[in-house]
Amino acid sequence: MKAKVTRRPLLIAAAIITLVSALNGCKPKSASNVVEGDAAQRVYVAPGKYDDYYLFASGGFSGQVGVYGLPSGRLLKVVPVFSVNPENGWGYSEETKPMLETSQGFSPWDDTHHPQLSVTNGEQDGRWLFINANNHPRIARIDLKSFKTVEILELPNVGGNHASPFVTPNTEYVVGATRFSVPLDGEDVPISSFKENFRGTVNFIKIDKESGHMNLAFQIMTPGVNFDLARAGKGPSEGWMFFSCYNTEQAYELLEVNATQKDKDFIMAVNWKKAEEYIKAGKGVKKPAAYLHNKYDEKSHMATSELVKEVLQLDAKELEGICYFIPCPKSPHGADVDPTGKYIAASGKLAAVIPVFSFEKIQKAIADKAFEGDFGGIPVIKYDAALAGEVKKPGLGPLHTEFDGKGFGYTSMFVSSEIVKWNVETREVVDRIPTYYSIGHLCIPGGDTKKPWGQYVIALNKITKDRYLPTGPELTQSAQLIDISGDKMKLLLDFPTIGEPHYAQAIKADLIKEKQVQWFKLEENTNPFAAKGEGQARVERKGNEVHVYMTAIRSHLTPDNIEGVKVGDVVYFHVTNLEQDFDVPHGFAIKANNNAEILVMPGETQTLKWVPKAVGVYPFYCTDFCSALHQEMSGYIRVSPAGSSVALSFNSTKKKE
Ligand SMILES: [Cu+2]
Repeated sequence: MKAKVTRRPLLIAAAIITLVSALNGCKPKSASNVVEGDAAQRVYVAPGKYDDYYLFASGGFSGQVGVYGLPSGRLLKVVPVFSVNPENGWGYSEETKPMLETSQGFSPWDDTHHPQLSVTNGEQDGRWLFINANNHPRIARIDLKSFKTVEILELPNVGGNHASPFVTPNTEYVVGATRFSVPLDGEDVPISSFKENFRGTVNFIKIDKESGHMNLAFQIMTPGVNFDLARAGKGPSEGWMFFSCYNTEQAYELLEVNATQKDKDFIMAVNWKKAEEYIKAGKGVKKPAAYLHNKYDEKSHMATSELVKEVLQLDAKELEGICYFIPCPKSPHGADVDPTGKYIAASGKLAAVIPVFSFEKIQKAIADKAFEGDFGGIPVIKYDAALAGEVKKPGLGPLHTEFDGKGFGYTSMFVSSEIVKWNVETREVVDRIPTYYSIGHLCIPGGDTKKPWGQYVIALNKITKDRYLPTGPELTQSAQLIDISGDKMKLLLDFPTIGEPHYAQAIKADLIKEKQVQWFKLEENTNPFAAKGEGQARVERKGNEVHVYMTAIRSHLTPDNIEGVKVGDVVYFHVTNLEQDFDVPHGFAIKANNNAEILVMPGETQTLKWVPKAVGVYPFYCTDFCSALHQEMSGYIRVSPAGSSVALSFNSTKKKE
């Protein structure tokens, strides 16, 4: 017992010595040394000026997306996606509630990981941002004209939607693969029957070119392994996807030990054009499923939720030429394709090298059948037959690689807490810089595309420790901005983030800022509960439901006096913001509401449900400071006892017209 107690600190001490010596190997002893004299000037964005880039960072366990300006690191917006959001009523208003419905019921909070910007010809186009829900498997699409989540698609036969979402070069598909293999169709089987009954799935979601609408086109069934991440091939490798997978041991308990037995796991290469051919030839099998497809309409400002009951499946084992495994040391995390599409860098998080595979060699190996057997019926290409070369001694714990478009890869090192820059052709390490602390993903604007912007790399860190003023046990999460415009990387800025900045993508601001919706056109509002002028404001009773068609404009709500509501009624406030001007939202809150407030954009209609429980007169008011007479933007609703004879009435709009 005693021996055990003393052994652990020794191991930790040894690990720290390794870590410290690794860090010492790369020069600076403290953070202050690494910040150059002009760093402040280079991140300073003067008052009234705009940042050069938008950074879309996953909120991690917050379930949202944080939008930041770069180089300043200023937070511009939190886009609500998979979690309710009190700032703007997401998931609280009747219009938005269906967006958070799943086949298992309403889900108020999920975990996001990987933002993915849409691309055209392999370059960023600034149209949409996709992001995954990791826990309850879903993919969302955010419209970058309105910064609203407009679509959420659930994925069947997926357990932990981690390897997701990744786009093909023309956003033909958004692709996601399961982290946890699971028995298909929710089958009730013993966990110990993992090898026989558990399968992985790789999901191809077709994206409509014009509308962006998502539809699950097909699902490829694979042996039971854990998929981690992926990237699409481009240029010569267009038509292929590359997934990292671990737990090829097919362990189902104590994964920490049992899923790290083998020296090599796999990169799975998927020929999706081949999969399309099989589908055309009728080789897909339609299977029953039950998953929700939620859409938010930006004209009616309402979400709908549709149950889909079928999924098209392809079996990788039976359909030759769709999938190949490539051995990869050890427990691979990232599988990243360089801008030329010739190379795939794979990072085994427990590996001592970064293997770089050649697409050309992979194709030759397939043609020559240079296989070392199969795994679950899928050919395994010989490691050397696929390998272009290895980056030797890159650091400890390589995770993810992005590219600068100038021939260099930048790989994050979790254990040695640094970014390592290496030459893609020669695989030589040319520079390294420490990160504070324990970097996970990294982001170069456009660094996964054919045309990276290549000016910065952003370190997305897991641990904050001493970098900011302490705020109790829960510290801010944080990212770091590093200049990569010269030969040497230079740390410029630390900035705090909302939730864990798990992964992020950045894009030149010009591709987005000119397209912004400034208000929704009132004449295009198709919400059935809209009141498009004060003359349409009214109160109607339908049984025990009371519908208030309310308008908001500086600085009054219409109607602002309502009587004849009774205990036992359910009141719906349908609030239409009549403003047709930029940056004039109105809010609405009523006393004794145990739901929330709502926030209504100009031209929009949003609905708050209110169930009064006691007799009384309740004030309501605008919550978003809108004008000099914002404090006067209020009203009363009288609630009488159940069975009362007080007639339904509201102060007539005629007075105001
Ligand atoms: Cu107001």
